[in-house]
Amino acid sequence: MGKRFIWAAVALLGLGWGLRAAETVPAAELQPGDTLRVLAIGNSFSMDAVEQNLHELGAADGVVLIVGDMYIGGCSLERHYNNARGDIADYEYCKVFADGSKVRRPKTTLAYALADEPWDCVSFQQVSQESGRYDSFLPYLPELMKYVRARVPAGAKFYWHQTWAYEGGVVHDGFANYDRSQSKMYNAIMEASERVCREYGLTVIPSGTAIQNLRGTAVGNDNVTRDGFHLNNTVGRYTAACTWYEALTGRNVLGNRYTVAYISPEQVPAAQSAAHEAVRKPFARTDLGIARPEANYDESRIPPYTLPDPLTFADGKKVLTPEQWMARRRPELLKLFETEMYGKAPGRPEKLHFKLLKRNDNAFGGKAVLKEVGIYFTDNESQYIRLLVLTPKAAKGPVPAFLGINFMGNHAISTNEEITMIGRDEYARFGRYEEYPRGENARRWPVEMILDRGYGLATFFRSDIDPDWDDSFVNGVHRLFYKNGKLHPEDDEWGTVAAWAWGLSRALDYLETDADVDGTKVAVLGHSRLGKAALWAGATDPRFAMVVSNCSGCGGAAISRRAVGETVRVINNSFPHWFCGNFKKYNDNEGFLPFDQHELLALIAPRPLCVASATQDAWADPAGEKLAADEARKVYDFLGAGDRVQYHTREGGHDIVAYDWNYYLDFADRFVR
Ligand code: GTR
Repeated sequence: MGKRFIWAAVALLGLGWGLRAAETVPAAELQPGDTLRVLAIGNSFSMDAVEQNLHELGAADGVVLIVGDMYIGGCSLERHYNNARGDIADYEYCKVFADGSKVRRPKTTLAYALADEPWDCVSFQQVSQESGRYDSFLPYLPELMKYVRARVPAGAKFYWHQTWAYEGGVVHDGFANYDRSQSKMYNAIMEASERVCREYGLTVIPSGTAIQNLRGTAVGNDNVTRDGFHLNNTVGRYTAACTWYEALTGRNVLGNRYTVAYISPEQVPAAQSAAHEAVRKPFARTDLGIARPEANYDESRIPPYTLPDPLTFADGKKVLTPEQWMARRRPELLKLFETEMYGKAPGRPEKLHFKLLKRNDNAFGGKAVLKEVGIYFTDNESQYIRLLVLTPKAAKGPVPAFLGINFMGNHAISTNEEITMIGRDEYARFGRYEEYPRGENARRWPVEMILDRGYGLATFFRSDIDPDWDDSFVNGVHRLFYKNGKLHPEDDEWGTVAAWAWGLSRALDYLETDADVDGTKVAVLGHSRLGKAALWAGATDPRFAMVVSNCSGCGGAAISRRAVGETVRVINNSFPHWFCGNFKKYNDNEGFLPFDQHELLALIAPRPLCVASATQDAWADPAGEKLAADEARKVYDFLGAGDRVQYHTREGGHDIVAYDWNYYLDFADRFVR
């Protein structure tokens, strides 16, 4: 209470002086109609925090924020200081005006920006990798403060922008300063920011703690940055802006109506309270109490539900013939799944092209022909699939093949050194550094067994299409297809699962041209999240001759309405990027889905489909997967193909192992070969 009062009083003095004459009545917090002028002297971290959302949060709350950001990528205090001394015009000065319009002015000096407005607030910050090292602030900070003080209105208040810690595994040499540990980095930033505020009379803007508060929740975990250190355009930047808003204006950000696109409904209040609690307690994390709801595994506690009937049109009429199913009902359902769940993908790009990157006719000890093929989508070749294609050398002609995405990179599917290792540089194109050792995932890919059975195998790394975290779609294929200056997909456009499925279709585009593969006999397969992608690929692309869903669970083969294990709400919050914006409407609201997952399976009919679960994989709801397969079989039966949908359970956990592959190979022998 007392502390809060003192803080408010300090804010009041500082802000009051900065306001224009007509607004001189100082208040504990800004009042509607007030204007506040804020200048950040920063780098990409201030860009993340203030250049968007901050003005808008004010507008939604009746307060006018004029915002300046003096930006130089990676700029340290030392460099700011030298720029001031030398009057160096090195900055890009981003200015957000009272009406929300934004201008970027290149080649600007500090003196120019300082004179541009009668600033009420000026913030300082250190380059992120040094932000937990107090000694690196000196002697530059106090000198810089003197320089600024001489150029702003007497009452202008000075702030310290507390930056945030990196994510584990990030590509950033400066992370070594903290032994590549997020918690070490966070603690160091806390110590240094607390001390600098105390010793130099600065008020903290606790973005670092706000981000850490959010990370501790079910909706923020691993979902705040776009590359491991810069905030994503959705919840990350929004949280930082909320923090600035409350720290600068004293106005409670909780309940502010401004929000950003493609953010999950639960992330908005979480971001706001992460910011609000950080302003109250800036130098230590607060547990926001936003935990994953407890999962239900008890059949008797499943809420009553009715499954939609695939063989009934949306208008209530019955589907009477297989032709009606194929020509009208199937497209109707497909469209619903597309707009409400997975999101629309762009189709086959005009500029799609392939390059053979590697060929070895004597791989795997003479057993295989190995190819690595680059699949490029546009003229921009920075984003591509590196498809590994292995076919049996002994084959007399084109072979049937399995195609699936892998979790860790092609080199991780086998210990065989003939497969190109994804090096550090190569990883950099995914926006974040996650190194997986060679052979790390070999258990899941019995390559020689597949070849011995006469099948080919084609696979690529999931990050080739879209790195698997909520980066607000700045790293993956999405950015190649934005139209009209858009920076993120619309609510009915593709999320990551749909993008992966789209990538599988592009891989098939190539396989159709590969002389060693029979393009009419390609089975698409996937485990878990990649099983969701395989199912969606099978549903959207009838060229796939067979589909395998291995432990795909929620958003895959499991019935959503059962809400057993992982639910729609949980998956949307843990992985906001997987499904399209519209799907978030169904959080805790599965009964309103115009379909359920048995109908996704039915979209694959009459093509052969294997659905598999594991006994201990309760999170993926094996009983719900079986139910979906059984219900889908009604459509298969209707089409005269009842034996083509198969369900199996393996003893054990969430995984795909040789036992499962053996089963899929047998199934393919029956229906695809
Ligand atoms: C889990 C997720 C599941 C499943 C799994 C995986 O964290 O909750 O939906 O997809 O990841 O991909 O292994």
